[in-house]
Amino acid sequence: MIVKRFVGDNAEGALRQAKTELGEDAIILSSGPTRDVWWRFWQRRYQVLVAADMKERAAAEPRPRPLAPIPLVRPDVRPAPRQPEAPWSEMVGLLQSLDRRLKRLEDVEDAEVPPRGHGAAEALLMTAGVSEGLAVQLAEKLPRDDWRDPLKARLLERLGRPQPVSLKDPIVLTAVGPTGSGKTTTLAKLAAHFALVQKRRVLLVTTDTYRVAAAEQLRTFAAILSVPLEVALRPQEVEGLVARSTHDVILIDTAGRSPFHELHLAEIHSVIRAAAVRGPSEVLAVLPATMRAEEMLLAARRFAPEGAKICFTKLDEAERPGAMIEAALALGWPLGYMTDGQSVPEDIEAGDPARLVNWVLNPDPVAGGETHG
Ligand SMILES: Nc1nc2c(ncn2[C@@H]2O[C@H](COP(=O)(O)OP(=O)(O)OP(=O)(O)O)[C@@H](O)[C@H]2O)c(=O)[nH]1
Ligand SMILES: [Mg+2]
Repeated sequence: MIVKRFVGDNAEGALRQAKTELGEDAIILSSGPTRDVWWRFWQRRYQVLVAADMKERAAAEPRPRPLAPIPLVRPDVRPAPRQPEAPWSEMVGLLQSLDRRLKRLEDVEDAEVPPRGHGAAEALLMTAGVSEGLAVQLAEKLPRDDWRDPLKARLLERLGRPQPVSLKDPIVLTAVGPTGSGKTTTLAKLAAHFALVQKRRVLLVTTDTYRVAAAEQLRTFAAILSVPLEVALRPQEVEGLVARSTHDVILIDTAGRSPFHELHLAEIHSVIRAAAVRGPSEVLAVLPATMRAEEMLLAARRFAPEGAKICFTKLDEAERPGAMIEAALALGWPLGYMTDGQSVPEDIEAGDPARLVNWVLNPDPVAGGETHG
């Protein structure tokens, strides 16, 4: 496929050139006046951005035979499997998005001064890893000059108030999420905080009996904290433990699973239901900040029920905060906790939207930690 911009004195001229060169089947991706600066409006010309599938055109024309076949790989190297070609409509969509981005860049160049208002806010959000669509939405109608504070306020409002668990009444909290997302470590951090700082009677329960040494990992933490640990082999055992327990806080660990394995997901959902045997119970969707937003969304929706609390982990390993903001806004669930290191119990804090927002506005400091507040 080929993509080319044609410029003429008027729309007809530009289109004629495009058709002569690329044929009648070429697709117009965008058209309009060239984007000259306003004081050159009398020189304004017309441009079209056109894409054409040159394979089809080439097929119609006789092709010269190559003189001798040239091997493209060394004989001992196995050729990589051919990637399926993206469908034509997908390519056109991609090109149109590319063209929109190019136009934005042209706007910046045309203006010959740094972008202001929504343009600058969009650029900042996208640098932070927020998708183009959400960046455009969040930057809409911001003032031209002092846009940073309004953007901050808008983001904070959209992210909502953080909601760590309340210890007013006894609680049951089940951690769910993808493999290695930090469920066990986060529960150990919470157990330490609730037992040692809040002086509550804590019970740890693990249902992760699949991985060798998974229960041992939590048993080690439990022993250090002097907190009892129960191992539940089946969801029914969780129900019995929760029903009988007189502890202030019951923290339930689940096994990391693939979000696509229906049977394993069903087991985790059974644990969540069992945990609610004596009344409302909390679910913590543990999502690593290093994941892409789409992966976080999929995992959260597959593992956790609607309205679960989000716990973003591994902020210290994430380069940008965009995926977390994108996922939190798309889910609309409250931010419960954030963790930023492997140390138990210190590397955990209540969900802090301001930290994420400051990280967007000051992209350089590591993990937004320097700008906390
Ligand atoms: N850098 C960093 N590492 C973390 C954080 N939280 C957990 N980890 C590490 O991530 C790895 C996996 O943590 P676990 O707590 O075992 O994760 P899990 O979700 O229980 O894993 P599975 O039970 O296997 O699904 C360990 O090496 C942890 O030390 C964090 O906030 N930052
Ligand atoms: Mg675990």
